Amino acid sequence: MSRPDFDKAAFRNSVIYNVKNMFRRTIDEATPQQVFQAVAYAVKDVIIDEWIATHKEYEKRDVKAVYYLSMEFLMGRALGNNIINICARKEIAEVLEELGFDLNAIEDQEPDAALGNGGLGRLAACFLDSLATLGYPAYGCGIRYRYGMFKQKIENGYQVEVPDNWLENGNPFEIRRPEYAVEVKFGGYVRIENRDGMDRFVQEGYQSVRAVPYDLPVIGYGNNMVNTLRIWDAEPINTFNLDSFDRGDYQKAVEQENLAKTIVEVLYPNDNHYAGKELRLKQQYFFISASVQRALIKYKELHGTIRGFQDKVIFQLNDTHPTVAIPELMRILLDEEGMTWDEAWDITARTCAYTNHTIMSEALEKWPIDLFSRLLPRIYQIVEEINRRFVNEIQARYPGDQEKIRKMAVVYDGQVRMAYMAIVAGFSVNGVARLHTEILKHQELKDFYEMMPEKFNNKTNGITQRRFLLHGNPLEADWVTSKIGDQWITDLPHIAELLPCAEDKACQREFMELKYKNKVRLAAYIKEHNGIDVDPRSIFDVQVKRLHEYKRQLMNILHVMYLYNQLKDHPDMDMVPRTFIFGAKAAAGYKRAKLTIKLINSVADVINNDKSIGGKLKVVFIEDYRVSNAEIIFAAADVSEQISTASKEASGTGNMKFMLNGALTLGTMDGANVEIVEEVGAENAFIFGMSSDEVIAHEKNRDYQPMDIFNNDQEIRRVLMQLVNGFYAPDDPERFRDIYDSLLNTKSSDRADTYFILKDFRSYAEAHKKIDQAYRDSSWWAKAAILNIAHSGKFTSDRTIEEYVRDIWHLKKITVEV
Ligand code: 26W
Repeated sequence: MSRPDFDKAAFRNSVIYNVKNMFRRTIDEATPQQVFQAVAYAVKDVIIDEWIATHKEYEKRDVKAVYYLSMEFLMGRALGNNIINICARKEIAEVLEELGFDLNAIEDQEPDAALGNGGLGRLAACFLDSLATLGYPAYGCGIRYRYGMFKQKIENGYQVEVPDNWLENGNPFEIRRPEYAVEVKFGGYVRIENRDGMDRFVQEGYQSVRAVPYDLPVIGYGNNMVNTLRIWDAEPINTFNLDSFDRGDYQKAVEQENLAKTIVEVLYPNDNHYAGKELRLKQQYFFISASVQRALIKYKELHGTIRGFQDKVIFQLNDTHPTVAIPELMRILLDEEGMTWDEAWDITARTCAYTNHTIMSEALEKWPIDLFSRLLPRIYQIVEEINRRFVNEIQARYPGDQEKIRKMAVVYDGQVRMAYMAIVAGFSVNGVARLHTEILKHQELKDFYEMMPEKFNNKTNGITQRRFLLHGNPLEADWVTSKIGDQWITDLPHIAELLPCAEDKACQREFMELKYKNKVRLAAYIKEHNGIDVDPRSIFDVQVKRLHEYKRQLMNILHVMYLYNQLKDHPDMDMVPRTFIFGAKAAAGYKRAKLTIKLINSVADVINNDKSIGGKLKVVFIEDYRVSNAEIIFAAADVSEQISTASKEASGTGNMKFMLNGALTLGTMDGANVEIVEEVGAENAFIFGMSSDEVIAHEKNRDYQPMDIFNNDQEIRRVLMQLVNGFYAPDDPERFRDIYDSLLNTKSSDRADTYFILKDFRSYAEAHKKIDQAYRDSSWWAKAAILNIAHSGKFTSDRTIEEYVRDIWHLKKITVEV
């Protein structure tokens, strides 16, 4: 699609003017970074009227809107995506070319907005894209972290974390909105005041910060719609805004200044692991209080009352991290609006809905009462009251059943259990893939499902094809469009029209050709960033995602070690050359994950430098995996490794991006893999390993003995011995002892091989063998790849959003005329 009214001459002038005005330079003197800035401002100019018009339309129609509350929005780069969504890529590329610049190179000047860890944050970003494209009123609400996800350097094979100073050159798309600043209060104590015969609760002796919003445009594809992602910055409260009581309190002013500075300083780089840090709870309350306050102020400005709020606002809680929205909304309705508990609860319970993204028990947020009540004294009182009433309900439903209270209470054993609060107060609880939701209903949240089944529903995740095909893989995008037209851009199921192509030899060759070019592009990236030569004719076998034991990168590298042993024993072994590509950040404090990165790099060093294996095996660890290089990686993949222990990966979304880019899945029956296989057919994927039921049964029975496998399987034994005999660590043979122990010993309190790596190893190796065989028949392979693309329609986030709207949010579409 092309933008009908795009004025190339005006755009060109705008770029030239911006360079002059911002940098006092002519365009031919400008650095690429300066050109990037100038182009970004020029794009902002193009959409600014639409951004204003969108919000005028919200007001005119008095729309219901969703507030997507999330600690993380992993947006990646904005410029390329914005240019795609205003449908002016061709035109802008031409303008830049006339000026002597390459649009791709200019895009590379932009730092990723890495305000997220992984799946949860990227899902939020895909949802914003779909909401705007589908025409739904929505706000993303989050935190403007000063430093986003750390940049990863690999030094001597080890991960080193470097601060991500993403705002160094400013952010051209953001707009600071000081007129919407609000105050957020921490600590102090609660005093009860009797006003007109009513008890009022007043927080005193607190510290506070000023929450100042920055707005980012979220541009719909080709529809004039521009929604808003609002991220909050913290500034110190003006000293003369202090209570008269506190005025002149120098110490307090300094403390408040520090609080403001530290609160938004950095994104916690933990994925799926709860650390219980007080500052994290401060971050949560900070952005939630600010977002909820603004939503209420806005509603009251428009309606003159708070009545009816529940008909116009939905707060969608992206995991438990924003759950303080529940008691915060209650607090404002009770203490500031003077409502009764029942009135306030009615509104809260109709506006809040919760999405669960993980069943990993170590990820569950449970705040110690003393920490929680010290930081949020009034909020804690409300949590206690929510708990008291809920416990009464449990008792009414299950008289005398103490066990139910132990299992379900919101406050128990000195802790506030955030997930339980979200379930009790929310009107909807959803999982993110069918299998995940079933496990929630029948295992993890069984008691809640039994008590309130009507709340539970599934919303299988999705991804935006605008970023992950149209932007990330222009060769495939153009090819698909040349076959079936461009309807797929806003209607992904239409991509099924490609089906006849799968059988067509010419189509198959074209596909293999474009895949090859994408592999050449990735090979060049790897050469530039890693200095490693890889053969684009080899199978690109890729696992990119956060590093976590349950995702089993370790199983992947152990299998590479096993293959290498085979090659050493049989140098003329017939195998299709394979390049194993990894990309993963490990949480900074996750020792074993970091050691796994070192292992991957150590194996890579040995294998890549061994001339005797004739280049049949290569191992590459791509530094600093992030949204921008992910787009290049997906486009070039032949094999997509989705190998989590069944039942552990809630959904996965990388699996969908690979599928859309024509990679074949090598995976377990976990998360959304189940639905991917259902769509594409098991014959077009490589499925292996235990089922989730089998895994869960072993966990229950505690009957898995990895040592038996070690004792009976000589090849596995040999690989494991290489972890402790210095084969990959001649300078320090003990280096990988912890990994070896994790698989075999129960020195720690954990079971050995918690994630069943040895148990699934043989069936994993078999699946790899099948891949080797299958790739030899390039017609078969191309057909399977095209079938993957053609059957990816279900996995657009447009479908996911339509389901949220239909079942949970009940929003109405709007259109924006300009
Ligand atoms: C409190 C520490 C913490 C931090 C992040 C706990 C949990 C998280 C996230 C919920 C982890 C996460 O990103 N989960 C992923 O969510 C994706 C989107 O739904 C799923 O596709 C992934 O399977 C799931 O791991």
